Amino acid sequence: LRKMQEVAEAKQLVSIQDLEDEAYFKRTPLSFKEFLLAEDRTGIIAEFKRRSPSKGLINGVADVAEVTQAYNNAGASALSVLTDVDFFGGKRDDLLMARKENDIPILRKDFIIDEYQILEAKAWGADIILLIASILTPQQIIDFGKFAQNLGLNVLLEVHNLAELERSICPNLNAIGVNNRNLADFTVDIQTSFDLVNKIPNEFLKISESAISDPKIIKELKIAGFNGFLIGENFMKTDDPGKAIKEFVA
Ligand code: IGP
Repeated sequence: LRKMQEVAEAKQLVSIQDLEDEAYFKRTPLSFKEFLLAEDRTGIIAEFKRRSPSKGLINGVADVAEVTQAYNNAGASALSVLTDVDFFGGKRDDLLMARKENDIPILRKDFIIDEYQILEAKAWGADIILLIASILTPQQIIDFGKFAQNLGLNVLLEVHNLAELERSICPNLNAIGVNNRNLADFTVDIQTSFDLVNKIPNEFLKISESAISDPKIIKELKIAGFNGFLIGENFMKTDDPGKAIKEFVA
């Protein structure tokens, strides 16, 4: 509901025509797959996140340009940038700055409930959008997936359990992410990823999301079949997220 109001307000301020007139709107998005599977990249999708509803303030001082460049230099396959204002302290300008400074794919991390937000993602220079199964109907996932892919964007579907996966899976997706964090009560369990990996058809890239705090877990997730690893807090909670990812991948 809060998100619906936010989108309604944005629509009043910036028309679809305005979004389509942005320079980045004409840009061809980078291939998520190419960067995830690249030999010289780590498979890590490194997230810039100031705060979260579960942890409160995570990092109030980190500079988005500095941190995303350090993530990139450490071999991140992609960046994830929160643009949700109320819950995550994110903003459009973070995404714009990350885009300006980096030539690897960027995920617009937000709660997408309207096509307008997909147009924003394109206009702001994102390459990937997130569709969260627990807040969308199967029809919305099909429609938003098609809409995004028609704009050249990559689509990451996030699920948390088998029921969500089974009801949401459709051809208009590039990657499926298993969120180890339950968005309803914020509990985390990495076992969620191991339980679901073999239920995801191999035509999709497989991503494990949240609560990854140890390189050893990445090794196990890789063996289990995951191609990508979305990590935020473990880096952002330190004084120097760029240094944290370097040590993590060393
Ligand atoms: C990152 P973590 O535990 O490494 O900070 O998690 C990412 O998975 C998490 O931020 C996330 C998220 C989301 C945030 C996953 N799905 C949906 C907002 C909305």
